[in-house]
Amino acid sequence: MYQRILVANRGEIALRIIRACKELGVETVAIFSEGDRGARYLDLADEAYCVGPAKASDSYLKIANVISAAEVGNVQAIHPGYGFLAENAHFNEICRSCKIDFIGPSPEAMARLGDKNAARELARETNVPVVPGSDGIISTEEEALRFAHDVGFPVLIKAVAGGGGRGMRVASNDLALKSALQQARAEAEAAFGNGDVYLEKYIEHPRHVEVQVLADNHGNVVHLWERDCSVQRRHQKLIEESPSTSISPETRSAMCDAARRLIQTANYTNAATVEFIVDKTGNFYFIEVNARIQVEHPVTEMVTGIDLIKSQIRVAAGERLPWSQTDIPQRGAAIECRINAENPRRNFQPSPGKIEQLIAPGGFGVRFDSHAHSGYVVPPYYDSMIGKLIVHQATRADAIAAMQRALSELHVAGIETTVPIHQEILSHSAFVEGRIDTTFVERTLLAE
Ligand code: MV4
Repeated sequence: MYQRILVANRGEIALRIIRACKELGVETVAIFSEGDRGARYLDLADEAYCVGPAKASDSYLKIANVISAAEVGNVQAIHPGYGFLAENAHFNEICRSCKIDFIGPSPEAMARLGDKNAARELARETNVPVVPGSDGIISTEEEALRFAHDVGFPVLIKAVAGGGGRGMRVASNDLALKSALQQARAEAEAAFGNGDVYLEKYIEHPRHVEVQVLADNHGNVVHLWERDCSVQRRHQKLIEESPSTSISPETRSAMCDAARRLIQTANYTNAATVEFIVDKTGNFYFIEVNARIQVEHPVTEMVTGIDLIKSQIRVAAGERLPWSQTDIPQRGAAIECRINAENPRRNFQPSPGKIEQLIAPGGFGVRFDSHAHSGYVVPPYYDSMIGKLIVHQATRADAIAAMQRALSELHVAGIETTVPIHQEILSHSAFVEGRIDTTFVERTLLAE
């Protein structure tokens, strides 16, 4: 096991990783920007170094600064968390050349799955269902039209380098397709420096279901069941849960096994999430792989009883996964609400500033992962998530009731939060009955 690792992140996930390290007996080196100086979670690390000004591109994203902190701190490994440098294959490679373990997949596996088109090809070769799509990159208008006429409108244009919904365009007829193709190319070129696009049949009102996978360096790969993340707004997830209400037991085993096979075939190690969309009739299609730990990982931890962060660190240090697939249960129901410093009544406008008072909920099956506290000042420079409220109960109905109770206990004074929108969603009949797709929030709630 490592003696000392660097936590290359901030906020709740930095705190989550520091906590896991303490339990493993591993020392931690934290980093912070000027915007996070004095944050209390930093006191829990053994050392903390400033890596630059508040702006992320000048600090948490500055590879030279992060590597310098790792060298000065004399660490054996770096945990990147999510966001920032977590899926940067170049950073991953630099860690390797500095002889520092990157707690995640190899740079090769990361790059292979980071290319959406290559990942699709790999899925196809592994007999993992993919949405009917173009064979690779679309280079001419004629190719695009031919594909659309083959599979039928509507079609979706996606950027090879895209992700998280950026650089996507829907087209419903020839004329729209021609202009959308040009727009998507220009947008992808500007956003990712790569204008390559491909086409897929557009699945309407999809549900978003993803599978957690863990792989060690000895060829063992297991899945840890699914999370349903259909409650989202503009590609920002609001609520995640496990099990999903939108798949049958047969679909669940087929999907989870497909995810496991894909990760195995890719020679991928450490934690991965395999994203699928599910259509109205229960067909599932591979979308992309996230080569990192995800925000919503606690939902999986609650139903499986497995600490994913500790597992990541152990696997990176060369340990074998201690379970076979049949040892991994999906017990009860877990729900997570993301608590953001945003005003849901004002179009989710960020609401940074001083938290005058914070009272965290507790009780049976309630977990609050947060770096915030009374007197904490939410900086305006980063994403607005200040915590995650997670509940775990025997049934989904009990989990909904527990979440409502916990949300009513959570008291955040001084800033606006997403608590009211969560209360609204949890009491909505469509959510209670599990009738939710990715258009639910925009269709039902914000329209009123
Ligand atoms: C799709 C789709 C419908 N049809 N692909 C959005 C983010 C990216 N990961 C994939 N996404 C989608 N791909 C086809 N062929 C609909 C979405 C989509 C979506 C997917 C997951 C979660 C939320 C979403 C919200 C809108 C659209």
